Amino acid sequence: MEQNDWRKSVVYQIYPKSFNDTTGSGEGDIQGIIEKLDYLQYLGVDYLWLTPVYESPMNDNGYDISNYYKINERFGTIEDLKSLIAKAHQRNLKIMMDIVINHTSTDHEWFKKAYEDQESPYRDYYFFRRSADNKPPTNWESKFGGNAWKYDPKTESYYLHLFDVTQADLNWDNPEVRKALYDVINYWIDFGVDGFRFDVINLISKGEFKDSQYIGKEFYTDGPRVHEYLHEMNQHTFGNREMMTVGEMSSTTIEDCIKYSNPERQELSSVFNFHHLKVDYVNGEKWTNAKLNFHKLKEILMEWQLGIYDGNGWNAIFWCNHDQPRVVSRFGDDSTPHNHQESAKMLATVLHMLQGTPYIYQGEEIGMTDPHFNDINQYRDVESLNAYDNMKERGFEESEILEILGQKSRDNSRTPVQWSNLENAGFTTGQPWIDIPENYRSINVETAINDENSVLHTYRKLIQLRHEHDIVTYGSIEPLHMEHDKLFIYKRHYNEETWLIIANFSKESCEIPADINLEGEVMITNGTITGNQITGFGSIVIQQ
Ligand code: TEU
Repeated sequence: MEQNDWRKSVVYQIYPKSFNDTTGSGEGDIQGIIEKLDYLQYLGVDYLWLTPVYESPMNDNGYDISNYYKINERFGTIEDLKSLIAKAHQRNLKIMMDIVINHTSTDHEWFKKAYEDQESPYRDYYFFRRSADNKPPTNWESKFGGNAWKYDPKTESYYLHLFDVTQADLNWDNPEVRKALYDVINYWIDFGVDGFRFDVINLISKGEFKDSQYIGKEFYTDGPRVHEYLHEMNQHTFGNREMMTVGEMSSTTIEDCIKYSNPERQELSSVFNFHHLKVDYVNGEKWTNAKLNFHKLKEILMEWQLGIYDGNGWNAIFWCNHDQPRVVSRFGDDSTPHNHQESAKMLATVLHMLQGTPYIYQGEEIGMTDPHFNDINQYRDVESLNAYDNMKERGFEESEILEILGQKSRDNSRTPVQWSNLENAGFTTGQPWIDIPENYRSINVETAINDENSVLHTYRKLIQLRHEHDIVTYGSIEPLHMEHDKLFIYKRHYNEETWLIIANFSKESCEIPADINLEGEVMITNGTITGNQITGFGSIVIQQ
């Protein structure tokens, strides 16, 4: 296999606002990323995905772009970005930009022109609609709560926003819009970036505007012309270049994801899906208080592993990102230092031995936890604040709401990276934009580097295994003992080689089924195996 095949890569996600602050503003910046490049090289990752750093009013922390060609002053300048790319490349690190082209901020000049003048050609860049009875054109709901249509009294019409009211959906059916967006992508290719992450890219083709039974999802998810548009985008931009692309797919299907990522179709290189992270939802509802359904987690992960492999597509695999709670608090156990360490290592091992491209979200590699906020004033995220208001309106008790937010809020992952045990975790000399959990005194990068048994060293080793053994990238997968209540067991196969992976998701020790042969060379492990007993949150990878 090719030495520099992107498939062998590990991606590290940076949420710049919370990464590293060099100015004392309380928010991270691009120079802060440059400062930490040596650390990222030491960790061993290949790509750095920067969540949006473009000009933005920051109502949704940069996913509301007002100018695709400008850098947000809060993060630095275009020269800073140039320098980041050059310095990353010197260390063999590649840069992936986040491209948000399903919508723009309502501060974008296209939207402003469209809003101010009904005759403007920009009007058709978005979805402005009138309705006979002056009600919203459809009953679709915004993913951040409320109806997805915002009324504009001046023109007595509505515009569509599947997310915040300040994130207006672009009309991809208009060829001028598509051309303008391909220009944006080409600008960043010429600038020197190595790949792209496309935000909610499977929502770009809207289909019919009709009332819905499912908040509108069935009309715009994997919509009628989405594959045609993605192929066209590929051909006009990154196709035929050495670029890694990943599409963020909301509520998608295996069938569509094969189409998005099968190389023959020339759409994208790989896909994110979220089904495996909805295993602590109640009836598909996020704002609920529920425990992990372990069987469902295994079932969904394996269904996607097998389905995508068979269809020659490519999965992006992940536990964490800036929209999800911290995995160690969610599917592991952060209640004691021992369980915290062991469950973080076990979760890392299970994920990194799966087929696909693994993503590490900043801080995950040291086992950062949810902050366990207990006051609504600690929250910053627009989605969480809307959910709070909505639950209040529905009569929920304050304590119940805080419990649910504590479990599900996107702010759980947005607290600053814990670099050291110095004040503010070494993140800023100013006032951090969001509170930092007290546990930074023991859970921080500096302590982790100096402790050879830390979670960080497990991540380093897992990355190294992927780079050194083709089976981790290319091997097929065989699920085993899916009925087991505590153990996640699977094998990987490649040519004559087999690897066995066993992980204990419970805090109690557990017996490994007798038909599992434990002979072979141990590639990585945490906890201990005595006879056929594996300790709580233990995991092991055996080459056979
Ligand atoms: O997220 C898309 C998305 O659908 C979610 O992960 C979303 O945050 C979640 O469903 C809310 O419950 C992407 C970005 O990752 C997110 O940060 C943005 O807010 C969103 O798109 C809009 O651009």
